[in-house]
Amino acid sequence: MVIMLKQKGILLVAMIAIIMLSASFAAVLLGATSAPEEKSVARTEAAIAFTIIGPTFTSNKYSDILSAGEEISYSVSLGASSIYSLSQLDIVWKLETDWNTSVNVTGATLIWYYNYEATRDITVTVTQKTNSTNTSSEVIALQIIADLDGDGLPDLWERRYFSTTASSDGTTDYDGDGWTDMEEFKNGTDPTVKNPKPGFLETYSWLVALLAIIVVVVVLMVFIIMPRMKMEREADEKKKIAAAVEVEKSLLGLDELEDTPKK
Ligand SMILES: [Ca+2]
Ligand SMILES: [Ca+2]
Repeated sequence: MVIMLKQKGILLVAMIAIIMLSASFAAVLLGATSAPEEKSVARTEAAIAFTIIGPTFTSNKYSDILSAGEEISYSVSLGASSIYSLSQLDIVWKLETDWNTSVNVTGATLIWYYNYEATRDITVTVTQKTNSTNTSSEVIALQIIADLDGDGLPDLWERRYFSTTASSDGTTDYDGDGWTDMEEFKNGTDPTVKNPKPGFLETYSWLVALLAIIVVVVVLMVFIIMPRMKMEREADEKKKIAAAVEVEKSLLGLDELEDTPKK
């Protein structure tokens, strides 16, 4: 019984070892990598001007589609016939940020960027400093797209390394190291710095992991489980022989009793 419990314990340990190795093997197969830290790189598109004639806007663009991480610039300008100068006006840009909180930015020009896919509104309000009732607002409706150029690479990642989304797509190899920019993104490597070509271990990591599992199982079988099983068999055989001897002895004892002449 003790031996059987020990054997079960060994089998349990072997099972856990196999499960753990299988999990790491699966991780290798799935190519688990940590996502690269992303940050924005500024890129200014053409400024959009709001014209004030009196504190009233005129504009031909109140909505915009942006690429994630793309820097935008909007400005308020005065029309030729404006009766005001910019210094006579308060200009406030009310923003919805990436985190959906509200921020006010003042000044004639707004420079901003969004990193995450969303729809966001920017409301610009112009007010005459000496007469707060003389005020006017407009809303710019923005749609931010994570991969506006549709090349499979997040635009934020492209800007981080190339400052533009135009120089790269999934098939290009910016640093010419044999890894495509798509592979570098998935691997979390810097696509502007040459990396070593994949070696045997990287190319055949699944095979190495599989062989490691087989070796562990064989070692457990040959050096631990099989000797235990042999010991158990031998112990059983000894018990059987001892029992047979006892039976034989008892039979012999009966014969002797039966052969003894009755007085
Ligand atoms: Ca892209
Ligand atoms: Ca490369």
